[in-house]
Amino acid sequence: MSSQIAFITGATSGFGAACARRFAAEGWYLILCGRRQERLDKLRTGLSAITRVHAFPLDVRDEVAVNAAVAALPAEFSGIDLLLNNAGLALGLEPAQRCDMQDWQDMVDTNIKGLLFCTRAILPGMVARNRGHVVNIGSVAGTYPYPGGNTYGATKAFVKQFSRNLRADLLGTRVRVTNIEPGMAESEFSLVRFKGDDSKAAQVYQGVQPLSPEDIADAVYWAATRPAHVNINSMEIMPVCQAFAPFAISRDV
Ligand code: NDP
Ligand code: 8X3
Repeated sequence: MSSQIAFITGATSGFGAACARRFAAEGWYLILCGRRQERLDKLRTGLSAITRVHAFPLDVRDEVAVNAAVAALPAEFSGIDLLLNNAGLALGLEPAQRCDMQDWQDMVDTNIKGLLFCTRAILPGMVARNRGHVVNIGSVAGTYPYPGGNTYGATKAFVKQFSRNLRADLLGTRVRVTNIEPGMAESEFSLVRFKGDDSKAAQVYQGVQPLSPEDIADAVYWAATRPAHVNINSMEIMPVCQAFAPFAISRDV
């Protein structure tokens, strides 16, 4: 059987890079993108020793560029089996009334619109081949609200419902859809959220054992390798050190 092909967005760091390494180790061909060229070059160099890799810089917010990149895929990479919509970010943790509007727009443009552009560009091919799998990276933040989660959590709630609605549209095809919903995981996520403030980012993971990008790659790979008649709709994953809190109450004193 020929190798399967995974298209991974946001492969330059964290979950995306870990998934690239995991799928490469299992013999999948890889299409990798992200905005940082030097990271892509490094990944390509490392992984080309074990599998076929097509890597190119792409900003998923740019619909024209997404469509052009998919249209220009070399023939050996064109029959995509798995789209991993992973590229995404949280910006800021301020209460809504103090948030930077540009941060909100960047999260909507990346986490929602970028995911839509990639999905819309790749899904018709999957439906035509009657095979494929769209794996979206949602978040526990798409289900459980928390202070400062405002727009980030709302973008992940979009991802959750869009994933379910895709399943409804794809009924009758053999194309699968999964929403992976991680909790706290250590990657560059907090560094990006706190705009390069290392010490603030490090505090998030202080004294705890968060999920690792490899834990998420394990979940994505597992979902992707179930028998063809099985669809994992969603997977919610937290580190043992994370759980739920009671409702917050503001009392008149
Ligand atoms: P990282 O910051 O380590 O990785 C994010 C990746 O997304 C990078 O490769 C980055 O690449 C890419 N990216 C960001 N914006 C764009 C863009 N406009 N176009 C293309 N690529 C982009 O974080 P994680 O690995 O943790 O995050 C991956 C996903 O997991 C995100 O969707 C995040 O919301 C989600 N998530 C993270 C959790 C966590 O606790 N870490 C928990 C739950 C969900 P580049 O900068 O090179 O473009
Ligand atoms: C990332 C997890 O809890 O920081 O989606 O929102 S959290």
